[in-house]
Amino acid sequence: MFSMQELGWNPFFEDQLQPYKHQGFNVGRVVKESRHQYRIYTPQGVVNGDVSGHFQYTAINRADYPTVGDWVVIRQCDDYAQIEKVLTRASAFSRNRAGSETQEQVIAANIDYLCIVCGLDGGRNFNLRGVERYIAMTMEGGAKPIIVLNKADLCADKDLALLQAQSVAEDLPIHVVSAMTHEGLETFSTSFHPGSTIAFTGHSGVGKSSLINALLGRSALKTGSLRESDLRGKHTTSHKELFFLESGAMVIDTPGMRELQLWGSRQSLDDTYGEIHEAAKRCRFNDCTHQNEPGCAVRELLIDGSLEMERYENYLDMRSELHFLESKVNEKKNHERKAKEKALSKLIRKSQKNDKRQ
Ligand SMILES: Nc1nc2c(ncn2[C@@H]2O[C@H](COP(=O)(O)OP(=O)(O)OP(=O)(O)O)[C@@H](O)[C@H]2O)c(=O)[nH]1
Ligand SMILES: [Mg+2]
Ligand SMILES: [Zn+2]
Repeated sequence: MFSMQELGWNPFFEDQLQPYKHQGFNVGRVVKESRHQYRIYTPQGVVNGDVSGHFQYTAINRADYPTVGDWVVIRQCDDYAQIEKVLTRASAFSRNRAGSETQEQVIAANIDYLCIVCGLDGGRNFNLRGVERYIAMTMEGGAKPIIVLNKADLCADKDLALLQAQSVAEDLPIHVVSAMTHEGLETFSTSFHPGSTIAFTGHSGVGKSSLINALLGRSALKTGSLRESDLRGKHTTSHKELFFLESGAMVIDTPGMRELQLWGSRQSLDDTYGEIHEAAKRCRFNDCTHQNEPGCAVRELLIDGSLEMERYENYLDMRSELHFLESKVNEKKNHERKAKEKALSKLIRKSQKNDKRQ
């Protein structure tokens, strides 16, 4: 059993609880989320639950729904909880869903640190542009990024890897570690204070679950081998979950993101999700985002059961990754265009000066 402080409670949340006091409500922290089912830790113990009808009725966005790390106000009935409210998050790691700027997907809530895990295994699991992007996303959500270069045992030139990471994360803590040999883990774990929450993110196969197992000192989490052909992970972790370390800190494991999501093209999205691509042709609106528009043929597939929710969500994830990538590419093109224009006008001014002199 854990006290509220041990679970990470603080005055920021206490203030929000006033209206619910003395009304038969309880409060707890979400430690596991899987298909809209939640596991919640309260000072009285562990309880499973779901959001209440009232909650569903008043929630507007997906981001309003609870996620791992959230503090929730619950009404408890025997060993089942109905979540009535998600307390305002002190921080969150989220990404934008495609189609709308307000469609946020919250990966973990109320986290102090986010470990951006890379794999030094010679595959494409150490990618500076990816790291840069994760840093930006972390900062935006109010957590502190920590760069974790895992699989040091497989890396021939660790100093080079460190230098490369420093080139995009100058002022941030960077740890070169190995979940296998435990190299660097002791120093790494000193970043974790009692009551603090640390989430792990990164591509599938970089060793997030292995690192958490190493920190826990037991094999609590399933880990999976990489595909031999391209050293990509196989998406072993399928849900988010929070674990308690002996030091009193909490760590959150999250499912890896596909490398493809970062470097894919629109064609690869359509190829991967052929049935969605086909159905989309029948949507009422040409620019349907398949999220909440009327007459959406993709959502029809969800309703009639021919498209699984998880596959649909993966599709949305990959699409939003692509949007991000496209906007980055456009940004770069704009930057290059401006630089060219500047150079050209400089050249023109120079030749005009020369003309005057002659
Ligand atoms: N040599 C070596 N292998 C490692 C290390 N850390 C993890 N691995 C291996 O890498 C593979 C993937 O590890 P996981 O912990 O499942 O990776 P993950 O990031 O949790 O992957 P997803 O759950 O798919 O997102 C497993 O075969 C691990 O044994 C390490 O430090 N050194
Ligand atoms: Mg995992
Ligand atoms: Zn649609």
